[in-house]
Amino acid sequence: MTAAPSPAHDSAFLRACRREPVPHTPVWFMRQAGRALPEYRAVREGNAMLDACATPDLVTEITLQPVRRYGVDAAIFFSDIVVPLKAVGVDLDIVPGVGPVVQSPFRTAADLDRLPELTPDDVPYITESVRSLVAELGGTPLIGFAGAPFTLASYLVEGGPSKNHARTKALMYGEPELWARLLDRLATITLAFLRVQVDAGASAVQLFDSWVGALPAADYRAFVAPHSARVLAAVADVPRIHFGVGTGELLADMGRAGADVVGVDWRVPLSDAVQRIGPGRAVQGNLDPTLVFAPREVLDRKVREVLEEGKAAEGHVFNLGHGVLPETDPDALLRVVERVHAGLDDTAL
Ligand code: 1CP
Repeated sequence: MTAAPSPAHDSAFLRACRREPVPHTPVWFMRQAGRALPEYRAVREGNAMLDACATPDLVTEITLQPVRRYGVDAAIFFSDIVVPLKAVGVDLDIVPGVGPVVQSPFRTAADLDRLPELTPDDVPYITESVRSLVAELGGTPLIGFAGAPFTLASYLVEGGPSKNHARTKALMYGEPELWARLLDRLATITLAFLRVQVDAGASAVQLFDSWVGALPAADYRAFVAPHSARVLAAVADVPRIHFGVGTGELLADMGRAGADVVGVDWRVPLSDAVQRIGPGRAVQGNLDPTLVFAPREVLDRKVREVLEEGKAAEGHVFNLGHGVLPETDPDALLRVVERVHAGLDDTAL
């Protein structure tokens, strides 16, 4: 028996991901839930980040907040890329104002034992949260997500946020066999984490390889792409978005790794991105997240430029080129949603 299509199946977001005609360009924002919203700060008061991620009522409420406020075309599951690592037993925490911090960073082959497979029983709160959200969201699609093997490895190897990813790259270049085993473990954990979300009803996924732009294309192909491809292949039953920052040189390879939609940061105009990626893929992006601080006329003009550039693509999901900055005025994002939905024909633009 085939399952009935989800109520979100014909949403503008999923149609754009599948490169089908849309009633309007769909829009959502990376990091749309979070510190820019006063209602988020209120709910998080007194709840540590990782505790919040493991509490279905909080996950549901926080995920819904930006959908209510902005009327975006998709919700993104409230969690963090390090949640599956914590779930398999890695000793880490999310430190306010810093980000993920790993107690004992990954150093040697013996550390592979600290990265066992993830099973659905390790994350019952994820299944419960996704189910509750899908029921609440009705026709609005829920995007599940995970960190890609390279970006997860960077936190494990560096022990926390890093600018140059120096230790990570030293391991990759200096001990390629150990690197391959590490990325293989991380791919196995990541794909299981995405499967849990899709099996519970998420209707698309985004694989965040936020920091992979640190690599040249040849090394991306040799050391990273096969592992990301294995992750993406495991969730081929839903549209897959593949995103990183500073990845102008990697866009074609990231598309070839199996994505349906390639996320583009603000550095590359979407029409150029489309040329680099080639046919058969949609694109997502790419308003510079700092433009919300510019005067409204400038913001409006840039939104229009991104919409115009997006016409070059077979499918376009409007987004920022990276996550919402914490200082962002929510009204500026509301304005962006209204302008995107009004489209290029709107004379007010
Ligand atoms: O609304 C949403 O978008 C969902 C929430 C979300 C997402 C998609 C959070 C909540 N984290 C993420 C993904 C994530 N986490 C990424 C990929 C996206 C990106 O590139 O921005 C990365 C790199 C992380 C790692 C991480 N977690 C950082 C960045 C640190 C660095 O290296 O610069 C930080 C600050 C966190 C903590 C975190 N995750 C999410 C929130 C709201 C927070 C802040 C913690 C808090 O409020 O205490």
